[in-house]
Amino acid sequence: MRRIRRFEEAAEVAYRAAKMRGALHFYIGEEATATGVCAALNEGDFITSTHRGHGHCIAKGARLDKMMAELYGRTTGYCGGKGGSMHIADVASGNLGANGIVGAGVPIAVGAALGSKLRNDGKVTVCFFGDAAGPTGAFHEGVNMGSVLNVPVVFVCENNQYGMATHTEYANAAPVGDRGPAYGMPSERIDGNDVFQVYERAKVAIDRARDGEGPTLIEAVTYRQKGHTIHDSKGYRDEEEIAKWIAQDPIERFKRAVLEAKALTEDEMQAIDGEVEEAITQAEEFAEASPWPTLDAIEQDVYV
Ligand SMILES: Cc1ncc(C[n+]2csc(CCOP(=O)(O)OP(=O)(O)O)c2C)c(N)n1
Repeated sequence: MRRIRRFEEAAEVAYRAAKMRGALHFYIGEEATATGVCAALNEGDFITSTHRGHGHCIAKGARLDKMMAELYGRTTGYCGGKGGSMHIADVASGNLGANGIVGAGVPIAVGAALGSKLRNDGKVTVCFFGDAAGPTGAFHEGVNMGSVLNVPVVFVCENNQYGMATHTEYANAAPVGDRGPAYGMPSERIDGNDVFQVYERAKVAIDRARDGEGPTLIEAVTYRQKGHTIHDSKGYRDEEEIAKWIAQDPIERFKRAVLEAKALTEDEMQAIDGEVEEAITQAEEFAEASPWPTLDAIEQDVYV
């Protein structure tokens, strides 16, 4: 969770210093969801991601330096600097890719899970999607098909309360987490800011999928502490609401819980923070020192 938070804070500083361009969607405040879910996955399992994908990438094991280089637009990045923040894929770590099209990850995840079922390779695919994918056709078709084909997939809706400036309750006729029975699968709403609960509930769903019992739909209720993108001034919500959710910050809640349980000391947590700082500095140095793509590479790796 610290790696995700600090990666994004560093990216914001670099962006404001005009060191990177394009879109930047922050996952700050939602770290417990990706972290809890990916901790319950095996290394060889798959995920599909969204336009807000840094957290998913890091939680699934992506390298910070290659991610930072991608944001900087350099050749050493995951997509050779041509994808940027919104299109990071790392098939080696099982990340089938971030995706700028809302809902598009749902059918992709079902396809990957169908492949696993046909190969009988024992892998599970987790599909992360936002609450604004809930009303899309891709969601309805994909979730229905996942159930009909009984494939090893877990659908994880990250309800961070907003789709751009529109509140979830305005866009979704019923909570996504209530809809499982309509598709013949279990579903539930969980506390997406509690990393322990996310891990436990995700583990049940992932084990179920691996055992051939089919998909589960989980709605993790969380909060996007920042605007929709770096350019969003958040004028559509009030400070009181933001403050209420910052008090539920997943990292602070984690710290309180582990201190109370005496699982980690303050010193141990500070040591972790120090390691993270070092990794972030190295990632930035790696990105800054990496070359830009050249013009003759413009058609490489692109389907034209
Ligand atoms: C099919 C499609 N429709 C509209 C858009 C424009 N758009 C980009 S992000 C976004 C809202 C996404 O909200 P949500 O899925 O809840 O994810 P969040 O940004 O909250 O993480 C929209 C409508 C898009 N990218 N794709």
